[in-house]
Amino acid sequence: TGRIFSGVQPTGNLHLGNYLGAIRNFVALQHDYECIYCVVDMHAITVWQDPAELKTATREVAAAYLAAGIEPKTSIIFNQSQVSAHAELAWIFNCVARMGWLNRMTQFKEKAGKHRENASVGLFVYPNLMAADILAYKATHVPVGDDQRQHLELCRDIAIKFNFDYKTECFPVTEPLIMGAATRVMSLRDGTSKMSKSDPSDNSRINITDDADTIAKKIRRAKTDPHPLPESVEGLAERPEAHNLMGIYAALSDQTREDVVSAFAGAQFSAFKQQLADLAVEKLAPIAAEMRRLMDAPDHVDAVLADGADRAAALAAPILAEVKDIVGFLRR
Ligand code: AQP
Repeated sequence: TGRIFSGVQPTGNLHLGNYLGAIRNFVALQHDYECIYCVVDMHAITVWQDPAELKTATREVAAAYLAAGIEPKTSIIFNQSQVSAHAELAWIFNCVARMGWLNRMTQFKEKAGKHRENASVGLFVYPNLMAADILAYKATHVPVGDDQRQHLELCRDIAIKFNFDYKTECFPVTEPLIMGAATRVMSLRDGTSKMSKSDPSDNSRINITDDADTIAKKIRRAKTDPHPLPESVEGLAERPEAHNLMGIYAALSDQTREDVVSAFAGAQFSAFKQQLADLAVEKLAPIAAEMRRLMDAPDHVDAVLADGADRAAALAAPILAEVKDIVGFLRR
């Protein structure tokens, strides 16, 4: 038991990596934990978002949660900006975290690129807001993809420093849950870079809402090497594309990578890709269809987000009050 918090940014192009690394695990965990699943719109604006598109993308992530099987009565689904505790606690954490810690964050370096002076301050302090998201609920576990490992470590450092500085045991030291056979889904065009929403090539990723033909075409065209598939898992070393595609197959079919390697030992990529495309369509098509249905009449999604925001705010309020008291903020 424990409490789970996790989130997805409404930045468009929800893809297979977001599904296998995060959303699918959210569904699996909801009966064993008290779960809070957020659409992190405040994180999204750390890079420019068109306001109308942000609203659509926010509903779309919520629709993906629902379509994937998160039950809004059991779990809490809401968008971050509707609960002010996130912003308030983030400010306090801005004063706990050290510049040196944030300077080491590889995601900031990647996203800011060469023109660091031009990056928003929000992008730099993004991990502090993420720590606030988690600790506003004293969440004990956070299911994420492998790319979020470093940010989770920073959340732990913030909890430890806060507890130490204020001589309290207020915050838990949160554990990441990095689950499944595809914790880091790679680009279909380059097995050494992460499948990402912001990759300019749509062929680099499988979007959750892609239709069957598009999924099949993208997988058929996915980069491979010229060799047949290996006979053992060791044979996947130095073959990033084979490693990635077989990992995706394993995750989608709930098998281990070992199972998949032995099922396709020595096969040609073309035969394997056909099976992978069929499997991906089988798993994603029902989710995409349900997302389309929900997006056609978004009143239900908006009602879920409103109800979730009320329930989330009620959980965060006493924790924020406790934190303000610990810090020494005078309250009525
Ligand atoms: N390629 C991936 N493989 C496995 N998990 C992934 N996640 C993201 N990409 C992969 C996980 O999805 C959750 C939500 O991610 P996010 O929306 O917060 O943002 P992100 O990590 O910035 O996603 P992208 O696609 O990589 O966006 P850009 O292109 O903006 O950088 C997280 O749990 C994440 O680990």
